[in-house]
Amino acid sequence: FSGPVHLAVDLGASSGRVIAGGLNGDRLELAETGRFVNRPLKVQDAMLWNHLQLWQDIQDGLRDAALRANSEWTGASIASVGVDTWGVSFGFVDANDQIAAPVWHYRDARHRGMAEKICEIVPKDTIFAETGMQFMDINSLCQLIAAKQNSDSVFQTAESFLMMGDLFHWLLSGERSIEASNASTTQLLNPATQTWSTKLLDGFGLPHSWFAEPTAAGTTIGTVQSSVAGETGLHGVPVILPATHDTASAVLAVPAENFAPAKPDWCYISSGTWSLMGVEVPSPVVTPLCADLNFTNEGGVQGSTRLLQNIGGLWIYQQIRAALDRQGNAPSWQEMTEAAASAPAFQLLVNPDDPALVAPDNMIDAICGLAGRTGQKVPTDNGVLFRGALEGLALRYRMCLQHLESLTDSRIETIHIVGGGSLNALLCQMTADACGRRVVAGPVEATAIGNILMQMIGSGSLHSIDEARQLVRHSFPTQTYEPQHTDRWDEPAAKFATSFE
Ligand code: LFR
Repeated sequence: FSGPVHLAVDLGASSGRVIAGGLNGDRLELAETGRFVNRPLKVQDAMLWNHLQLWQDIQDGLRDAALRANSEWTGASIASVGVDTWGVSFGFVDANDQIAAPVWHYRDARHRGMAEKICEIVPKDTIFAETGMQFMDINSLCQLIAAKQNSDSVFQTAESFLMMGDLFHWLLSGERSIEASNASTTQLLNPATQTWSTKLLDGFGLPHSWFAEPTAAGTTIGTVQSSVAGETGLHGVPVILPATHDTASAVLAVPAENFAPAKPDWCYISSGTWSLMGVEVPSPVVTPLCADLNFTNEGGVQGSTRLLQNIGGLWIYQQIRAALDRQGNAPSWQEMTEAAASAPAFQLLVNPDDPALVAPDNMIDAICGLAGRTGQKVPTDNGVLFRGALEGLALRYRMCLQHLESLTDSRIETIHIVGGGSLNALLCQMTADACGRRVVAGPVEATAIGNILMQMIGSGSLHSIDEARQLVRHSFPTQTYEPQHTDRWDEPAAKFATSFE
């Protein structure tokens, strides 16, 4: 690099990374300066964030970046830092300016079933009208009510509610802020006004004082505080809020031509452990149809809305491999995809959102159980199993595409797949075929790129979302997949639709 370098801390489902990004000539380039495990901590029956370990690992990665800026990257200087991570997770800071531990992990079992239970406290229609959010057990609101019903001690000691990106920003800068994109995943924020719903805070008995007004991505909240600068070498470096919700950052890095069109002609799939499929629109779509289809209106960059749905993603594929690994028999990703490609089509229909697949002890047993329960032949061949998992995703995408088109009354021409799943050529081709639309795959590092782009916008080196996306198109290759034989997917799609009834 030469010139300003921005540091993105990206905490993902199984690993965290520190990634430096800056211009090399007229292209954006990335360099990883830290990679560490992000594994939930089991304490007795609770599944918790290991946030203190992560804080240590983040500082190590930042220190490495500062060292490289002083040695290897001649002419470069660290211009800013920002953190993103998944939605819904939060922590608290207490009146003594300390973390009110523990910090719960959203996959903890105590939130299960909460999406229904919260509607016994405040009616479902009111919650939806106030937030435009899909109902999921993992939403922060559900986690908060589980904590409240459990009389967690944080309810006595907490002073500020912070989403996890915000918590790390506070550790970095000493400033408490709540960035808007991740705040929108709490199910407590009004998407039209971008303010906390007082009706819901009152209805659920949550103290207003916990919730600071959300701050827009791109805002500089402070600089790295001196104790942290001493550890990392980041003296006086600004902390600039990226879109702290990883999906919001990933969507910013989609190489699309038009920002937040009212009639979207493109959609995205942010494809990793989850598949987040949706459109970027100028304003929230809080309609009865949206509630029926259980879509969500999350906050995007610069006032846009991410109208999307959570789909059970590559999680199933990853967990099939984990089950084989436990038998001492793990294939490589490439072997899995080759076996899937050569297996016969449509032998096994797997709905990736089947509740039995959310957190089974053994994913292969769970899928075999699902096959038996739905009157299908129980797979005996691994290739059939792998293929079924991928076809299930493609079929689910097809259904989601139709719903997105009806929600926005538009015709989507292009599906952008970003994130790790963009590297799975078989899944990309299946998606194009099942949906009957062109798929443009890449960039794979969308979340880190989006984080860096927002810091560049915040620091003034990029001036708009359009300019940022132009830089993405110019800097990172994409792969296009044209649809073929879409009619072959009609019958499985009809069968798949009945599995949702
Ligand atoms: C993806 C993601 C999704 C969110 C899920 C849980 O990493 O952030 O957008 O619904 O994780 O937070």
